[in-house]
Amino acid sequence: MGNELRKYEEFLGKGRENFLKKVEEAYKKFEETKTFYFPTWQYGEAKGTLFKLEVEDAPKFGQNAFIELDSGRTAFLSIDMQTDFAGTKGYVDVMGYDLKATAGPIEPIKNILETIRGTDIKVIHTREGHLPDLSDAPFNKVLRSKIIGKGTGIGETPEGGMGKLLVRGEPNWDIVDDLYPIEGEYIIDKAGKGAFGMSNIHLVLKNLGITHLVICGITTDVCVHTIMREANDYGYWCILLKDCTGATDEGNYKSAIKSIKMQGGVFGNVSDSETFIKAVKEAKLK
Ligand code: C5J
Repeated sequence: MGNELRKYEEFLGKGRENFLKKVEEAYKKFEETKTFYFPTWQYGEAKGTLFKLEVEDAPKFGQNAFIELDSGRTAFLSIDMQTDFAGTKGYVDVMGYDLKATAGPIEPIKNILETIRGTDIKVIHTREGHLPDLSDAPFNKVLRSKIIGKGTGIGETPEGGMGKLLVRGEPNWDIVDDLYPIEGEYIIDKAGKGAFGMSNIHLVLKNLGITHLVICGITTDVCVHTIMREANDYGYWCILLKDCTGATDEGNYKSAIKSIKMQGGVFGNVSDSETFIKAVKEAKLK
């Protein structure tokens, strides 16, 4: 039995050697070209068009690099662009935060949607919200929201508001008109800040064959960061577009962007809408 175990461990060692050989090859190519090439050895040949996107402060602050994406395996993920986070009398407004920062990303995201709609890049929208009976809403989350909202929290309608805060089906819970999904796009409803433990997003991404996520949405330090961290842990290549995201606090926004870039890209990489749009247009995606 002991010998058999040791033999099996030899096989494990082979797997590691093969894997590290691929890492070594990609490392050498990166050193020569500053490009993270699309790993066809892992995902197979491109389904769409391969194109490169420049990312900032990678692998170190002050240096730029490129990521090669397969348009057919890329999803543009628009996180929680809902009235509750970006509009008057929504959840964030009721808590007393300035809406400028959370509504700011609407315009650049709109520009991106105009560019990628009609290409083979998939568009996925998420919405944070709870069931009308609040059976999926944690008690502490609802209580804290009522305290910070001066008596009006999740599940309640603020004075002059459109509907119950963060409740599925209410007008304030839905995606803002400017970014409203169109036919052929995907919507993920999630009951929490994250999506991988709180929705079926991982199944959807796997079914679509997605390997790379171009991420935008609100808020940077909460849902966007939580989802980016989850996706990164599952091995998705994540790129956050920094002008397409906003937080309720400027310091948190800056720290959230900076923390992605640490350790050579601990949660992925950062780019911006202009660079992404230019890359998509130059690639002449179908
Ligand atoms: C928050 C979110 N900030 N979508 N939700 O509560 O980031």
